[in-house]
Amino acid sequence: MPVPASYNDLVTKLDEREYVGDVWYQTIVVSPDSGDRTVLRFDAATHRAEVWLDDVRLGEHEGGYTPFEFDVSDVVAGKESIRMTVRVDNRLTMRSIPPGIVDHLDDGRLRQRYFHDFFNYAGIARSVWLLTTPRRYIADVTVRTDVDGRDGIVHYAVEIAGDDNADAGITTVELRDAAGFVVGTASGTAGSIILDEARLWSPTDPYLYSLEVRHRSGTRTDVYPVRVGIRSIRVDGARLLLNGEPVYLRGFGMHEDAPWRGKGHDNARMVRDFSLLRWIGANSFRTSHYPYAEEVLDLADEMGFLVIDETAAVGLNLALNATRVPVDDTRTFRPGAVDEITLQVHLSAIRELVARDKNHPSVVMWSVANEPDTTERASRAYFAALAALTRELDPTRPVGFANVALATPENDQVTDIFDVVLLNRYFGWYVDAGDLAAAGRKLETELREWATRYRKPIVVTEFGADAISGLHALPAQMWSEEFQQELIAVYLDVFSRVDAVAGEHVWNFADFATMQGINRVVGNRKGVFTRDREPKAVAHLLRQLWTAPPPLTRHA
Ligand code: GCB
Repeated sequence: MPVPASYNDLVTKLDEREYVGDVWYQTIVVSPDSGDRTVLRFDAATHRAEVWLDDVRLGEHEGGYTPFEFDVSDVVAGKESIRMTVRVDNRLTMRSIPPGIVDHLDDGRLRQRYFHDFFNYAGIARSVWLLTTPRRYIADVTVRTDVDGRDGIVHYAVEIAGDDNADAGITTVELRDAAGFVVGTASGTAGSIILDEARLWSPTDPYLYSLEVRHRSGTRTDVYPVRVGIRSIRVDGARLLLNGEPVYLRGFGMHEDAPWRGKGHDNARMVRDFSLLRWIGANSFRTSHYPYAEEVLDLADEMGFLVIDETAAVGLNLALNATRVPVDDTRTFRPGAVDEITLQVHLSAIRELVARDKNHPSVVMWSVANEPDTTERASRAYFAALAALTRELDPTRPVGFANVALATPENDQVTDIFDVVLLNRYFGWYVDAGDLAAAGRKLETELREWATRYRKPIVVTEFGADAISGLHALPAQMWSEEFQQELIAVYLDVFSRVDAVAGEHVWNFADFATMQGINRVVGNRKGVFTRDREPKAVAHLLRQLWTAPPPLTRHA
C-alpha cells in the first residue's frame, strides 16, 4: 500500500474496503545512522498503531489524526538498512475517539458501527519521517502573540531536551520579517520580543514573521524556525474580535476526503481546495471532524484563513443513533457508555491537538467535540473537564463545541461553560424537510433564543442540503441544485438579521464518502463543490454573496 493514503479505496473487494481490524505495513529503508539523535515520526496513523524497527518494538499510539514519534538512535546505530513494521488498527470502540462499536456477526465476521457521517478510512494517511537532530536539541517552542496599540508582542518559550551530560548550552532567538531582516532578538529559553509598528496577521494581510530559535551546545547547534503571525483573538460579548476588530467567519465545514486516497494527505488536492476557498470568498473553515494534516494549517497561515480546529470527538451521542452500547468487553449492555476511560482518551486527544497546533495564527478557536449529547446532566462534568484542560493548555483562544439540534437552548446543560456557541442546524432538511418558509422562521426563533440566553458569539457551524450535481427541479425540490441554493439563501438572510451570529459555515465544502445507507447516495452530497472539486449552482450564489463588500466584518 502506498503512503500516504487510506487503503480502503485502492482495493476492489468490499470485504477489504470495509475491513475491520489490524493491517500490517512493512518496508526496508536505508539506515540514516549519522551519530546524531534519530527520530521516526508518523504524522498520523488511523486509528492506532504499534511500531517496530527490525525486531525492536518501539511503542504504540492511540488516535488517528495526531502525530507521534520514537527516538530510534540506538536501533539504527551501526546498521546499513532497517526494517520498519507497523500494525495499524482501524477499530473504534466506546473508549476510542471517535467512538464506535465492533459487532461480532453470526457468520464470524466483524462489522464496525460508528456514529459519524464519514467513511471510516484507515491506514497511514500522512507522511512518515526519519529525521535527525543534535543529541541535545530543541524539543518544542511555544509562541504566543498579543497586540498592544501599534506594538506587537511575541512571547516565546523553548524546551530543550536530550543528552544531560552535554554542555547546558545557550539559546538565542531572532525574529525576522518576511524579507528575512532581523527585527528583534532575545536570549534564554523564555522571553518576549516587542515590535513597534508590527504588521499584524489577518485574512486580508496574512503577514508572517519567522522566529528562529537556536540552541548551541558544544560544537553543535540545533535550529528551530517557527512562523509567527502577530494577532490577537478575543470574545467580547457576542462579538469575536481579531486584532480588536469584529470579524465574521464565512466558509465551510470540510473533510479530508477525495477519490482513491480517501483521507490520505495530498498537497495537490489541498491547493485546489484553498484556491476554491479563495475563489468563493471564504475566510474561514472548521477542521470537521478531526485534526487535519499540518500542511493544511501551514497553508491557512499563509493564505489567511481563520480555522476552528476540532478534535476527532465526533459521535459521542447515543440519542442520535438510537442504540444501546456495550459498557465493556463483557458485552453487557446499558444505554450510554461514555465513561472515565473515554474521558481520559478525549483529554489526551485535546493535549495532542493543542501541542501540535498552538503556534498557528490561523487557528482562532478550539472545538472539543462535534454534536455530543449535552442534554444529560452527567455531560456537565465531562465537558467542564474538557474546557478546563483546553484553557489550561491555551488561555489565548476561545473554546467551543459544535452543538447538535437535539440540544436546545432549554435542555442543553453545558453551553455556559464555553466561550462561543457553535450550532449545527438542518431546518428544511432533517426537520421540516422541503419547507423553507418554516425553516427560516424556526431558525430565526432558535438563534434569538440562544442569543438572549447567552451573550456569546454564535457561529452556525453547519447548515446545508444534499444536492446531486446535475439534478434540477423548478420549483425547487429536495436533492436538486435549486433547492440547495434556496436553502442556503434563506439561512444567510436569517443570519444577517441576528446580531449575535458571528459566522456561517456551510455544510459541506465538497461531497464526501460515508458509510452506505438509505440517506446517502454513494456518499454525502451536501457539498457546494462536487467530490472532484467542481462547483454546483450554489457555489456561484455564495461567491456573489461572499465577495460583495464588506468582505470581513459585518458589524463594523
Ligand atoms: C451533522 C454532522 C455531519 C453530517 C451532517 C449531515 O450534523 O455533524 O458530520 O455529515 O450532519 O449531512 O447529516
